[in-house]
Amino acid sequence: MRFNLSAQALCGAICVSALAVPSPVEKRLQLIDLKQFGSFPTITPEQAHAEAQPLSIILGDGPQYTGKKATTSTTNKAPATAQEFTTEDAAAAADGTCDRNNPAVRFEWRNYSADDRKAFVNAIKCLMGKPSSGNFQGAQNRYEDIVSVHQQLTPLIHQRAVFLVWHRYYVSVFESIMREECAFDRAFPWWDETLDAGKFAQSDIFTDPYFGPLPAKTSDGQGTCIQSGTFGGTTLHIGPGSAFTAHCLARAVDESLTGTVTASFVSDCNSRTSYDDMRGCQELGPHAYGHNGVGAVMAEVQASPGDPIFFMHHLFVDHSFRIWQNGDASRTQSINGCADANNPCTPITMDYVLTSNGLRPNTTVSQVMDTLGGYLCYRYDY
Ligand SMILES: [Cu+2]
Repeated sequence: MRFNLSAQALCGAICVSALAVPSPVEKRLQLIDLKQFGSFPTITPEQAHAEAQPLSIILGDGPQYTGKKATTSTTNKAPATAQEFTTEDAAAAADGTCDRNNPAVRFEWRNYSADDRKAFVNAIKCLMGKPSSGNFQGAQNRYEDIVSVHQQLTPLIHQRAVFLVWHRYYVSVFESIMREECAFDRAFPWWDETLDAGKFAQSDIFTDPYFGPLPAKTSDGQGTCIQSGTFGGTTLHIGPGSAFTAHCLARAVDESLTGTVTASFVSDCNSRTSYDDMRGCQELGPHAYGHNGVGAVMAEVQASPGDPIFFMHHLFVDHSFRIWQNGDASRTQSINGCADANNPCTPITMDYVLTSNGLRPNTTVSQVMDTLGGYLCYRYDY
């Protein structure tokens, strides 16, 4: 809200409320055309549900799926509260070992205290206030270094086998940077989107003290710049797409899309016994609908991490992945699918290298397949 200082002085207290009403020009500036953001490709929940017609056929590749529905279970009992965990727990994997009986725990937003929530968003805000390393094109602050890596790697990390493992690694890189550069020392949260399906905007995750509001897509198809809350007034410099164009942090919720992010959609995808079938279903299913449902910056594949809710969303996606892995011990020990887009493609292996373009050291698929393997050391509270 800008207004002429001398006019304000002349006007005095009587005029303050009139001046606080945004002018039509300011109102227009708060909206942003959604066309520039595009959207993530999707499959329908019905396609995911059609086990008789496996996803590999829908997508036109891979062997026919004939497996039976896998059971899902969590292997660990959740502790009562986040407060039982200390910095040491959170950093349990720092030395490359993991006490499987005492890993860090990621707490669902509802089980995560108000104090931890504030500390979490403030640590993200802290990254936005730190200078860029200068190693990433277009990045204007440390947070945007992280966004840039996703933008640059987009063709290599989506719609192929590495999607889930690379994004697991990426979230861990984000966590590591928050801890080391902004002194974040709490347990990590995750967001069970299935509990908010169809009503994302009503979740208190989207309120001023946390990630800020989630305005609806306007009737003429525009997004709204976020003006209030922790990230109000944020200008992004990475994206849209492969561009580097200053634009606002905008959202444009479509609850008909968030309404598909249900527990049954997730479990239909997790019923696939083949990793890559499950991966494709999750990627084009609940993952894509969460992105498109929040809309605007989040709906744009390359630079979607510009909206910090990206990380809560990918913590949800990683949770679904871990739940699938809990269905069979072999699922932390092997991977299948394509490592590239060649035809025929190169099969991915456990030695496939994961990179964050120097944000943190490279690692391999085998290091991140097990969240309790030592390179990583965490589980989810349920
Ligand atoms: Cu991504």
